[in-house]
Amino acid sequence: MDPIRIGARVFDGPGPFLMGVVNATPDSFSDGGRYLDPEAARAHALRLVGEGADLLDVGGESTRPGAQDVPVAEEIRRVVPVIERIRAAGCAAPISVDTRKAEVARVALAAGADLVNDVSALSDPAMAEVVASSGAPIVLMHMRGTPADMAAHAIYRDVCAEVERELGEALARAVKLGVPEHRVVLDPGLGFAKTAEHSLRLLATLPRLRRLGRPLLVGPSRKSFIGQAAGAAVEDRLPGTLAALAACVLAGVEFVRVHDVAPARQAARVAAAIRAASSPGESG
Ligand code: HH2
Repeated sequence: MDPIRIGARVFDGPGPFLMGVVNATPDSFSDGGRYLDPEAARAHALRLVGEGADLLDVGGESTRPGAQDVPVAEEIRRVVPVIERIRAAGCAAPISVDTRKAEVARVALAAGADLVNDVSALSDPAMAEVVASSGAPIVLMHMRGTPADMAAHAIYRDVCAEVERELGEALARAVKLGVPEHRVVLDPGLGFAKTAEHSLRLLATLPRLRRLGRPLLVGPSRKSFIGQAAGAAVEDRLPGTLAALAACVLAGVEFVRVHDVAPARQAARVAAAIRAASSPGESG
């Protein structure tokens, strides 16, 4: 991939780079309530970096299916103290803010975040301007509808072709609104307006998305397609997560968003070594 700068770090080469999840929420689908306290979230973030996270994703709103919007002020109240504390701890890892709201992104970037992770790909009309004027990169993720109603939009004739086309349109829209293309990362949005079959099909066809010419981020961690494929409860999905992660790495995905960084690190390294062995000369 072309190198991409996120905060103080330039991410260059195939990675895979691990984005560690820090959910400062009461209701996230797998770890809701564990890191709502900013001090617990800070400790968790530093633990993830110690385990090998290359960057951190701090979120203050659950986007699980059926989740309702969190008011802007409440989301800011959840994420900003966490970002400030991670920064104050001298943590070198870049920090992403997982938000759909321009005002949350603006305040989080001012507090020290380096990247905006927007699962709604610029649904807030003010988001492009906030991102463009800050110079921060952005993740544009594929979804249809909102977390509250996305399940009803999981209807595709050809999920790979439609996600590829809609991600391409999101990229073009961002560029038109002033976000430079070289600052965009794209994500197919596993589980967002996707059935388990759709998510599995997207994982199987990830190399197609490389045609969009941008680094890819994928978030398979603990998601329900793993539960459905393996019959595993949410607290039991680490092995399935690692299998999905290996598929991402073998497909050349640069960034993988995970909750369990230490085991993901080992799985990613082995998958990357297999990938490198299939194309001698490549290093990552
Ligand atoms: N998945 C979740 C949240 N944010 N961002 C990107 N770019 N890609 C993803 O796949 C993605 C994401 C859902 O996971 P989690 O944050 O653990 O759950 P919740 O939304 O319930 O907080």
